[in-house]
Amino acid sequence: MAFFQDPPRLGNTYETDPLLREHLARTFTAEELAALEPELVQLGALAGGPLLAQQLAEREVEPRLVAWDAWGRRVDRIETTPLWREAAVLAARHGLVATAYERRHGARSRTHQLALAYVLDPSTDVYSCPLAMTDGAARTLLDAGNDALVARAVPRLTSRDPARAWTSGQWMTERTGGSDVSGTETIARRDPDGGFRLHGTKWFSSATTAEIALALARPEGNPQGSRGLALFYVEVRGEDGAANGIFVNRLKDKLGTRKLPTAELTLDGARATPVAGLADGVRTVAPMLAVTRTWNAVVAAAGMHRALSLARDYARRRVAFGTRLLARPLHVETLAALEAEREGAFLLAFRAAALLGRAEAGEASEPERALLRVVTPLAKLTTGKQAIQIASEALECFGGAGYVEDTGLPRLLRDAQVLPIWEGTTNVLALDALRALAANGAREALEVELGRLAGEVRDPALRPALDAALAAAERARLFLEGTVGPAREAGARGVALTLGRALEVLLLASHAQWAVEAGRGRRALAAARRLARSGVDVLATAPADEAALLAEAE
Ligand code: MFK
Repeated sequence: MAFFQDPPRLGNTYETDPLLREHLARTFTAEELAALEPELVQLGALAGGPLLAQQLAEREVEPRLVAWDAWGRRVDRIETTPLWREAAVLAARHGLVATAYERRHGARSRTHQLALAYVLDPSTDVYSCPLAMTDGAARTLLDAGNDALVARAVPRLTSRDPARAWTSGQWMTERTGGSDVSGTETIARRDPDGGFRLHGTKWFSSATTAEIALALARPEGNPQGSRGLALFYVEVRGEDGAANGIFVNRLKDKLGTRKLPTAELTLDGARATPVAGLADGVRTVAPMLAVTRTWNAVVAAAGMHRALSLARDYARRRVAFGTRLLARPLHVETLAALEAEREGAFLLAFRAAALLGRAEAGEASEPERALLRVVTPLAKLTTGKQAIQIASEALECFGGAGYVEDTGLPRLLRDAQVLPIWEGTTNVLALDALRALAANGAREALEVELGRLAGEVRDPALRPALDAALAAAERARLFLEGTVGPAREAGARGVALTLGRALEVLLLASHAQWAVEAGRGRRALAAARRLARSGVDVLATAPADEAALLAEAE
């Protein structure tokens, strides 16, 4: 009888994630958790069952731009995939944005909300993108304190009713740049009635199906540079459904996130309202960046869990060289290294979420706010890189099957590759982290966090991990204190990744201590030890002249 390999299977994505369950048990009381769990179990069953099946069945279905209707009218309608339409309904009903704003669990509502997103996300073909931006837009409008816009949009952005819920885009990137937006060419021109109209081109507008967008534009007459930009609120269509002076030029043909319609847009007199004054738009949009970067870290952790769950299940089924893969010591070692990375990434992402929740609820102390400002870019940049590494290794665990499209596996790597690119590349975020660390009290706040976590750890088996993390953090501190100018910039990525990894090891060690004491076993302890052994300190640069020689080798 010919041999046919069993495909990998997923269980309930909530029930099969011990780290998530432990983290929630640590964050919520038993009573609270008992109330939260049914919905997580329900979403986990959907994500591991019918949504996953639909995702595979729709593998070749992609969004489509319908520019003209049958009678020659320009309509610029984007048709999304059936799974995306299903995800939109689920997201509203289960409050994937709303939960953070209803704040039923105070500051911990962010943890609750992002746990829901984490469980569902990998089976929604990156529907997290519009959700992250919607969440960021709600936060930005609330922080800007523009009462009229808050009243008009926030109830929609945070609605649980799929028929009323709106999503938001974030229109920053132009042909002049996505990292450096100072060259933004979109002009905001005053109308005779005192309103504004936008004219320009947006080059990378993700999830163009949104009802509203927050867009950077330069009010006519403002100075060049980023200070002269203002943030505008745009409704994509009027009450009659007609486009608000917005034309979709084409959809991007991307490496991954293929179900996510990313468009190039022409703004030709789009009516727009300033969110907060007529300058300093980058500062105004900063809350959006903080929220989407936190989502990015959580989605990275979710993708890692998905890739690893599939690789682990496959290792149980696949027989090679006479045994199941999971009985081969080298394969076990490979999976162990990946599990350690994903546990560190999870805890760093959810630490950023917890700090965000405390800040939003007005419960964060001044040092905690400074810590949040540092941890957000660290979490985004560290987990983004890990997500690619884990997805790539997970695919390799399947051999050739991981490279074949109809297994559904290659998507994991393609969709991970965007995580360090959008919402700020690794280098941009490393510089952002260093800038945040230079602010008053920030380095002290980070020191306090590292010390607090280390102080929670008592099990001697965790000592080597603790020592490695603290030594790496100390080296990063010495670098920050003693390095200026171009050498500081050259070392930014190494410092940021070192601090990110040090935080991950310490968060994992602290979690492991709790898990051991709570009778939840020694898995997290093993993960902390393994993560530390993979290396914490990645602070390596070449002398500037050698770096230039290498960078310009051809
Ligand atoms: C799963 C998740 C899915 C997410 C989906 C997203 C879909 C994808 C859509 C996109 O990719 S949109 C484009 C994403 N682009 C970026 O994220 C921009 C990356 N570049 C940066 O982050 C640059 O650092 C930045 C554009 C902010 C630099 O701009 P500037 O013009 O040099 O700003 P500057 O002078 O550094 O900062 C201006 C003000 O903003 C300062 O405040 P003050 O006016 O009070 O001095 C800064 O402190 C503040 N600021 C800048 N970055 C901040 C911030 N405040 C808080 N947090 C930050 N991160």
